[in-house]
Amino acid sequence: MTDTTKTLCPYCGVGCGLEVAPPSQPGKATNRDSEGTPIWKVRGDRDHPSSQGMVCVKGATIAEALDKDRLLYPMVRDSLDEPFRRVSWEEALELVVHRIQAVRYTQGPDGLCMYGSGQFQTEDYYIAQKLMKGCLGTNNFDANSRLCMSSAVAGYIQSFGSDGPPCSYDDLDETDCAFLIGTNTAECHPILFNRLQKHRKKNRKVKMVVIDPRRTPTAEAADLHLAIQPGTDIDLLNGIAYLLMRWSYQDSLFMDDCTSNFPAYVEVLKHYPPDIVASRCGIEVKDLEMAARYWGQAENVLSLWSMGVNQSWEGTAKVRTIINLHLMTGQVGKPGAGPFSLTGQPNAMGGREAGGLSHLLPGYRTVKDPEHRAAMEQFWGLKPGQIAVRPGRAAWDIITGLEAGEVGFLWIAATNPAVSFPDLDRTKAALRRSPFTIYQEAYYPTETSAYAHVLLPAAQWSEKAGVMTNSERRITLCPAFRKAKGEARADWEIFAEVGRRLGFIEQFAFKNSAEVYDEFVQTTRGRVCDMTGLSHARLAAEGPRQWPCPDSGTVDSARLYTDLRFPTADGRARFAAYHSKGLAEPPDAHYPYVLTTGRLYGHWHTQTRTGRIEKIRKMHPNPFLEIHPRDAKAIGIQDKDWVEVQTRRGTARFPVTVTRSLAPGTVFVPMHWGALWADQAEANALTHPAVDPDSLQPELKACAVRLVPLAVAQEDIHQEKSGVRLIAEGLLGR
Ligand SMILES: Nc1nc2c(c(=O)[nH]1)N[C@H]1C(S)=C(S)[C@@H](COP(=O)(O)OP(=O)(O)OC[C@H]3O[C@@H](n4cnc5c(=O)[nH]c(N)nc54)[C@H](O)[C@@H]3O)O[C@H]1N2
Ligand SMILES: Nc1nc2c(c(=O)[nH]1)N[C@H]1C(S)=C(S)[C@@H](COP(=O)(O)OP(=O)(O)OC[C@H]3O[C@@H](n4cnc5c(=O)[nH]c(N)nc54)[C@H](O)[C@@H]3O)O[C@H]1N2
Ligand code: SF4
Ligand SMILES: [Mo]
Repeated sequence: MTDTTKTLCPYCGVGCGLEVAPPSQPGKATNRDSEGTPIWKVRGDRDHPSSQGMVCVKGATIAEALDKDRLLYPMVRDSLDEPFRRVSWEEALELVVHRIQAVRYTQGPDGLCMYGSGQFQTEDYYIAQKLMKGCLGTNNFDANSRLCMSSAVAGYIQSFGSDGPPCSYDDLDETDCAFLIGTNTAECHPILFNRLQKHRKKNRKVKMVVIDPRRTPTAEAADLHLAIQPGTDIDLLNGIAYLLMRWSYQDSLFMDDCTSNFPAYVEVLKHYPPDIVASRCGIEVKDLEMAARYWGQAENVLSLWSMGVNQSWEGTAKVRTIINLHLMTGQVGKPGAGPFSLTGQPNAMGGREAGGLSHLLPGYRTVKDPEHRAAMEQFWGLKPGQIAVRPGRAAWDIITGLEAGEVGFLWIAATNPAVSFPDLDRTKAALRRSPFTIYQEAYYPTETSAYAHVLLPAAQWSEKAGVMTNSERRITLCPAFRKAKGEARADWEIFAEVGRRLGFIEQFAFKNSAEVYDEFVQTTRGRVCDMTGLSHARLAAEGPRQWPCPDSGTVDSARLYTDLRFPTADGRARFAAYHSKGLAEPPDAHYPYVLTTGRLYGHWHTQTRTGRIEKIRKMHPNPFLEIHPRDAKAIGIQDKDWVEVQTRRGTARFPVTVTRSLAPGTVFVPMHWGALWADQAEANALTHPAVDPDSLQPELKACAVRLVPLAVAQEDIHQEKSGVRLIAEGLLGR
């Protein structure tokens, strides 16, 4: 390809490098999608160290979704029942600024709220923090990452003294034993999974253990699949630790020198003999023992986890219990080993660096720490005490805040909560009560546009320059290589413009995103995530880099904690002592099944992009519910029959897929179908909002349901909603 641009895949946290080239090049046929529209050519970037040229179907087809159904102009309306009318940016921004001022003076800064996304670039995140937490003095900035990896953040901070996944993808090539816990890596982090599989093919002794209630494609490939009952991870992990102790696999030297709180942990472990653990988890004692042997005998153990761990009302405890095993056996700070949280979104990591959750500040700082607040106040040129002392509203607190009338201004950007939030009936009712909601999006419509008073068109990946950090702390520059659609603007530019109009001229005097990045990296100086050595220019010239990357001295950034010192007060990593709480909503006589929810290989979340790509739509045409043959028989249904799923909160309807891939008692539905893509197939109409007390992450992975067979054939209810595009064009054409 000539005229290529190197960039990063904007979907998952693997962060594969891409090379893109314009549709037309001299002497070559124009590149077109299945509908004949010219589209950019995309292929894997062989030079990208994280992916070495590989891409999955999502990355390979990204160009097909970039131009369809875009939100092109600002639009406003006075109430949710009215149609939108197109307005100028000037009018839209004046309205926004006027509203911010009104709420500041009537309700105070706590009435303002922003809900962003791990699909922001770091520059977007940083400017949003400066605006909300700095200039406006409210910590009410949260992001969809709260639903995603906030338990991993909390777990790392509590165990190690700081956030930050300590591993690299290179560890996948060097491990002897990989524990994949609550992660369907084959479908959700496919390129990373391929890398592990390659290593295992070359080295037959390398073990892979998968811990997941479902027999996913990931579990199919494992040496050992522990199909535990949902929510029993802590029992299992404590049971493994019990056996490691019994068989003297612990690394006492490491524990003596580098850890604290081991005695409390040992107290807890006493209660986890194999027979009790196996029966609670619904597995066999011999499999539990085999898992412990694999861990104990391996030279280097790497654990990988994602939503099966984090999305739980005891997610932080699960994370810490995983880390316990590493501390007990000295499996951290060396090649092929360590507790490795896989981030879901392309820039969930950048969000953490920029302080993009309501309890964080830039540079891996926390709101609660007075020194951290003071440092940021000084850095931003604000008066002492300007940053609020308390953490702001986390995701679900926004809903309760709307219900209580405490949120007067809600700004949603780069996320689609009318599909992705728990307890959707309640979520939607709260959104409907919002006095003023801005929705800043690349596409129109999405399910959330129905709840907006103002729509602001966002430039998306390919149309704006910025950086993203993938799961292995590697930062890649994503240059702009196409013109923004319509009047769309980069998220950070919109935030900065609003900041200037509010009078913070100096704070937001950036000419471009490279300048934003230059300022941001200064907030990381001397921190675990130091990246003062980076700039857009350097990333463009030298390619992607991992942090830490300070501007002086050389550091080995491949792994954290190689010196076995941890950023806690005493330099030691802390053991945690947890018993399992079980599920927040256990099954009972009225709601006898556990529903779990998750992802499919081709689709990305709420389908705003992948739903518009024919190849992917064909791959996953309909929502469905997976059920074990025994349960299907018990309620008198067969494959493809329809059931209504009922919970204490809401209902949804699906055709069933009868499968032995999950145990009796558990059913599964994918999360991808919101109200625009199917009727009554919303996973989150069913889920509940119980959250982890430390991370405030909701338990999206389990709720109690009952299943009612639907007598009538319901073939038409999931008929594809081809109206989506018509609505968009009709309204945009006004
Ligand atoms: N194809 C695709 N890939 C994606 C995404 C996408 O939308 N589509 N999204 C990205 C994002 S943002 C994220 S967060 C990641 C998510 O990546 P994953 O976490 O791998 O995906 P999920 O399907 O949400 O859940 C993983 C597994 O958790 C299991 N599970 C449920 N309950 C439990 C439990 O109690 N214990 C254990 N051990 N396991 C349990 C489920 O059966 C499921 O197989 O994927 C990223 N990659
Ligand atoms: N039941 C259940 N619910 C879940 C989960 C689950 O496993 N089960 N997983 C949770 C998790 S881990 C996640 S991460 C969330 C994801 O949930 P969401 O964040 O709601 O899902 P997306 O579809 O990724 O929404 C991102 C939106 O950002 C828009 N966008 C893309 N680029 C840009 C940009 O540059 N600027 C702007 N302004 N907009 C842009 C896209 O068009 C899209 O509409 O869902 C959560 N909800
Ligand atoms: S694995 Fe993730 S980052 Fe890589 S191409 Fe697929 S979606 Fe993109
Ligand atoms: Mo996520």
